[in-house]
This record gives sequence, C-alpha cells and structure tokens, in this order.
Amino acid sequence: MNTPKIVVLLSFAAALVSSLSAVDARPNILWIFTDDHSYQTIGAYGGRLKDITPTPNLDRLAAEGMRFDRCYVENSICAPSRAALLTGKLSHKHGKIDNKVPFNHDQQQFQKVLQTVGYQTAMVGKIHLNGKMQGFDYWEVLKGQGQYENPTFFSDEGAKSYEGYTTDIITDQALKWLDGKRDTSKPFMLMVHHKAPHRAWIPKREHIDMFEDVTIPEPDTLFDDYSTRGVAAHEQDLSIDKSMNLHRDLKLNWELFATGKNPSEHHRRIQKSLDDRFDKRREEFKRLNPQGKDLVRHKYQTYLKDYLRCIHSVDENIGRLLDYLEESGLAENTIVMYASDQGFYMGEHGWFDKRFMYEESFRTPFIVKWPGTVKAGSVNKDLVQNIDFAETFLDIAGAEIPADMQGRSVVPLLKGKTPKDWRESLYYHYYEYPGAHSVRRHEGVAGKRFKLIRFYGPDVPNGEEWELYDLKNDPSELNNLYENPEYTKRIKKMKAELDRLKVQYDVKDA
Ligand code: SGN
Ligand code: CA
Repeated sequence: MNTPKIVVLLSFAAALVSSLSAVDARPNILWIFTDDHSYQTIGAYGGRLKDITPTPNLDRLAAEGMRFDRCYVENSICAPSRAALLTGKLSHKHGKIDNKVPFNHDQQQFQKVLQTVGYQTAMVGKIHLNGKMQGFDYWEVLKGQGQYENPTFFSDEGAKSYEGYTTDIITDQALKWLDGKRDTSKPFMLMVHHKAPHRAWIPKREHIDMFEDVTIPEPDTLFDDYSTRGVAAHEQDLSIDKSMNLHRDLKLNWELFATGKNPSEHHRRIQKSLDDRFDKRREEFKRLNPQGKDLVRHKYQTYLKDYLRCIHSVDENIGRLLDYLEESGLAENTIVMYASDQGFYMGEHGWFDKRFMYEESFRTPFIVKWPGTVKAGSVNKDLVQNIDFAETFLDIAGAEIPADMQGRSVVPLLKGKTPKDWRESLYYHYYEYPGAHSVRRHEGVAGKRFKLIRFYGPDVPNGEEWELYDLKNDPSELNNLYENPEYTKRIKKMKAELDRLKVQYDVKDA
C-alpha cells in the first residue's frame, strides 16, 4: 500500500473513532405518568394495602431506584398538574388554574428546550391540555379524559381510533416509537401517560375477577365526621356515601346512567363500552341489598377492587416497558421515572377523588431508577413538588434552565446529596370552585411537620376559614388545631411563611 493511501485510511480511522466517541452519552428518560394513582396502592409505599396491591413492577422499580416519600403537587387536579409538569411553574403562572380554562401551548415548556439541546422528545397518552402539543418530535394523545376502551388519539395527523384497552394501547404506541420510529443517534425523552386509574375505574375484561375473594382493609377514617373542621370538609361532594353513584361508578346499572339528563359525549362513550362483565356483581348486589353503613362498605370494596384492577393493567404495562429496555440494551443508560398527576382518596375521610390539600391528594408517588447514579432501594424524604420535574429533566440533559421556572432540579437528591438550602416548605393552591365535587378554593403552606390551610371564597363563612394540622401527632389530619391557643405562635410563624412563599412565587392575592 502506498503512503497516500495509508494516510487516507488512517485519517478515515481517526474520523471514525472521533465520531464514535462523539456519540451522545447523555441518558435517555422514560417518564411514566398515571392519572389519579394513589401512593397507598403501590406496594413499595407500604401502608394498609401493601399486601394486596398489584404492583410488582413498580415495586421492582423502587427496589432498583429511589422512592420519594414527600413528593407533592401544587394544585391537586389533572390539567393544572400536567401544565406544571411541562412548564415547571405554579398554576397562577402557567395559567391553567383548573380543568376548564384553556392552556397556552405557546409558552415555555421543558420539552421545547430539550429539543434545542439534541434530545428526541415523544409523548403518548393522556395530557388533558386540549390543542396541538408543541416541542414533541412525536405526540399522540387522548382528547380530554379519553376512553378506557377503543380510544381515539390525536396527533399532527389528526384523529385515529384503536381497538382494545387503552392502557395496553398507550404502551403499544410507546414501544412502536422506541423500537422503530425514533432517531437512535440522539438521546430520548419518552413520556408515557396513562388514562388509568381515573374514574370510572373500568377494568380490562380479563381482570374483572381479580380480588374477588379478598376483603380490602378499610381506612380508620372511612366514617370520619369532620368534627374539628370547617365548611369545606363538611360540604364537599366526593364522599363514597353520598357522591359515589351505584349505576356508573359501581357499574350496577349502566342503562340508568345513559338515560340521565344531558349525558356528555365522554359519558356516552363509556356507555358504549358496556358489556356483560359486570353482570355477576349486579346479581350479587341484588342478593345482598346492603343499606346504611353496610352500603358504604360495599361501595368501598367495589370501588377499591376496580381501582386495583386498573392499576394491575398499568403495572403489567410498566413491566413490558422495563423488559423492552432490558432486551434492547437500553436499560443501562435510561432513567425510568414514575409519578402520578396527584394522589387520590382510597376511602380515607370517607372519600374518593382529590383536590384537597390533605395528604392523600396533595402527595403523589414518585419513583426514579437511574442505573449507576441512584442507590438501589433508597428513600428520599425531602420536600419535592411537581414544579421540580421540568428542571430535573433539563438538568439531566445538561440544558440551561429557563429563569422563569419555579421549581428546582432533584438531581442532587437523586445523587444522595440534599443541598443545605433545600426548601423547608411548600405552597399549594386549589382553584376549581364552583366545580365538580364542590371543594372550596384554598391555599396553604406545608412544612415537614405542620400544615396550614386557608379556605376562602363566597361559600366559606366570613370569607375565609383556616385549619392547622400536626402531621407528626396526627398523620390522618383529624384534629384541626387552628383554634387551639397553644398554637398561636406556630400559626403566626406559618402565616409569615405563607406570605414569604407568595412573594417568592409572585402570587397575587387570591
Ligand atoms: C371527571 C370526573 C370527576 C373528576 C374530574 C376531574 N367525573 O369530571 O370525578 O374529579 O373528571 O378529574 S366523571 O363522572 O366524568 O368520571 S381529573 O383527573 O381530570 O382532574
Ligand atoms: Ca388526575
């Protein structure tokens, strides 16, 4: 071989080596998000349901990663939580203060920044922010709440319908993108957003007999009388007793539901998915004919079982994604994160749904597996909030964090090093009143131990009502201490902290 040829070959080899070493080594992120999944129904979180909870794959994720025990939302309801996820801002700043007002898609969102630093971005499933998604190389989302069966998805190409159970289909679409459609030269951010386990908790036909012979333990507060609390807890419309209906929530008489006044398109679609899978329970209900407290208990059992069946589907599908990462060799360089848009009442205080700043709905599960960085089986107890997610993604990608984002990256926490100046308190604000479930507007401040809540508005006596809880001595929040003179100093301090947070986050007075 003559000299020029060797030179050409050598320089070709050098170029090859340098292009190989330039392969982007930044980690991929697989973000799995559910709608209304309570931490109480994840085995890894312990609690009264831990032996019944069908979450082996989530438990495996926690065993291999970090479980966050004090992750909270800023506004415990769907669309605002999703807007906070994308923007890294509190509701009053991203503008989506409730499920009704429109979301401004033109605003800053983390995925737009990720694209500029070379990530491929994808989203599939429920987002509940109507309009065209921006900043995603691939997106295929349900409209509004979506359907449990035979869903219609929307994308840049318009509407497309699929046959089957939505939890499975969302995963199918995610896998199709991962395995064939993405640009493998770039790291990816894939967001897999389930509709489940949202009301009306419709299980997959194949799972309808799960837990048939199990009695689900009841919470101590199933028959809470709210004796120390104000109007908000007394006059809500989310109790199993009064607000959970037999026909649709318990699926005892769908026909009745369908003939209701002005059934919405969403409800009509649910009705269409009717089949005989609930026949057996109708017979059983007729036979038992429960009344009074027995009826509440019966509703509780039926509700919890359907909910857990929906979770079983979610967990199975998480297993499929984790298996794919292993088989494809992606697992080692892919961070897997799991969270829900908020928590949910599993009968605590006699309730279902969310919205309140009380723990079950304020808190949300958050689990992160990051091979080589997160210590397997670790637990974090710092105060984390859903406004931190966006900055965390950007930090992982090495992107600059927009100055107007209001959270903080949890990457140091994932590395086991909590910064000295990590937050000591959280700000919360719920706006959707008047509205579904009739939860009064409220804002509040939560530290690690004490929580101060201010309910306000025209349907609150004298315009505002305060509640104070000591989570250490009263984890179920049954004992409102606001009128107790021993806490005067504590209340003063917490009000000052609330004011400080409102200045920090630029909250105009509610
Ligand atoms: C629907 C549900 C409510 C639920 C809201 C908001 N009713 O209106 O129970 O609180 O969605 O949920 S239903 O009869 O239509 O199921 S959210 O998760 O989207 O905020
Ligand atoms: Ca939700």
